[in-house]
Amino acid sequence: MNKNIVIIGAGESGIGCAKLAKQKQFNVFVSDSGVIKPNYLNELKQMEVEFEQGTHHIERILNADEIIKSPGIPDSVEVIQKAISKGIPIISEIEFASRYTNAKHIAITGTNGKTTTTLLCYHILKKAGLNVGLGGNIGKSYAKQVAEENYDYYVLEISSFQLDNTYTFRPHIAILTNITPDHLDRYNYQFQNYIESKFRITMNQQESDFFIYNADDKVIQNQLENTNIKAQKTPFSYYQQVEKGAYINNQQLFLYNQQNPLNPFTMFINDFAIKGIHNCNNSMASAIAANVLNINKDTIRESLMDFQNLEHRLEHVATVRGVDYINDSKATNVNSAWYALESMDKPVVWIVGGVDKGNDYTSLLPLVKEKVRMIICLGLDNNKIHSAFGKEVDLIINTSSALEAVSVAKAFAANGDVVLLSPACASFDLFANYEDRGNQFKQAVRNL
Ligand code: UMA
Repeated sequence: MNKNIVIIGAGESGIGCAKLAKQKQFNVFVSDSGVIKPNYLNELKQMEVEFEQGTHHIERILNADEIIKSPGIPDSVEVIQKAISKGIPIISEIEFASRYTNAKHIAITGTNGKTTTTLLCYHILKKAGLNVGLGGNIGKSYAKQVAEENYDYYVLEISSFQLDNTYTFRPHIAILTNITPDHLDRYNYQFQNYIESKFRITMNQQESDFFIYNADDKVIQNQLENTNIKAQKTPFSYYQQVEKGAYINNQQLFLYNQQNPLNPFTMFINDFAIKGIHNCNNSMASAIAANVLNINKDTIRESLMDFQNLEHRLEHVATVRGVDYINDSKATNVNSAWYALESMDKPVVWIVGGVDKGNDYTSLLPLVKEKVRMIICLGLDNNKIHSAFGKEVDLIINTSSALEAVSVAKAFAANGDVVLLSPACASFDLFANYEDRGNQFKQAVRNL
């Protein structure tokens, strides 16, 4: 008899899984407790897959031989708790789809930088002429591509939520960019649980695989001391010379050359398309991955030089009456906002706030004290921001739309200031997502 697969959540991840599961001739049932978006609804109908919306029918779901859970759904919801008690295997899209492809995987995780690193790796592989797909947390279902395409390589951005329900997924190259507290609401407010989730990316790797990691990150270093890694460890570092990976010395990248270790590949970091310490790290991680795949050094060099960075990531929107407006809406956690503030070299009018995910703002205090002239809160509940920064910053104003935030910024910013939207929070209280927040901000700036 065919296996009963139940897919919980009918978003990007669930619909991709439904397509692949149907293709593999399983009995598929998709259940979504909310309203399914019209485009996904159409796909379900076209595939002739059974589904429900507005509820989770517990009895029917508990009939499953295996459940594929969408990453945004926490384990704490009733239906998942019941499935766990009944002992039904619960897997993620990544686990499921990786069973049906022999492609080589380059999987990228980390608290910050993973999207940039994913796009940069993909850019290099594409430029090298490889048959490569791009997917995962970046917004494109990996399962859907496994069903519809025939790629030799996948570059996947992988969130901790997606790693949580993987058991056999084995990337040939795993990249861990950094780990700082994030999403703690999903991890019982225990940072260690989140760290362990991130390290799942390497748990099935073998000696012929590669684990590329940030050697400057103390959290990663600590965890490495207590973890048995089978893959070849390939570090990168901005501050110190490391073996077999990549590092920066005198503003120059040194990349290990397996053919001739005495003659490393070098390149001036000024030539990198993306700037700043964190982007040097992203560039190094991607260069190592390309190197491991034996991609030609000229291709690596050219790709690092002509890469186009992301929208909503330290994106310069406009300069209006001597004030720079920067959209960093993608900074949805404290660490990301830290990088943004750190890279500012003018007095900052800082727009911050949204849905707090258990944020601890302490690490931002020195930077805020040094650089921030005023704070504009953009969120429904701004109490935590007031109490965190009230002593450092004299002026903190609440706003509840991008338009209002930008007009307050315009009123208070002086010639030579920078207005930085770098919220350190998720966007769901006032916006559909971070892109929506960034777009509304940009629109408001352009109307000034
Ligand atoms: N739902 C239920 N039951 C519940 C709760 C939700 O059925 O109890 C339903 C919702 O009604 C909705 C569906 O589940 O229709 C949504 O599932 P989802 O939240 O997993 O979203 P997807 O559209 O499937 O997108 C997911 C990732 N989303 C999250 O992890 C929250 C996308 O990452 C990813 O691109 C996509 O899979 C494809 O892999 C987004 C994200 O915000 C960009 N990621 C977080 C981040 O980057 O910080 C982790």
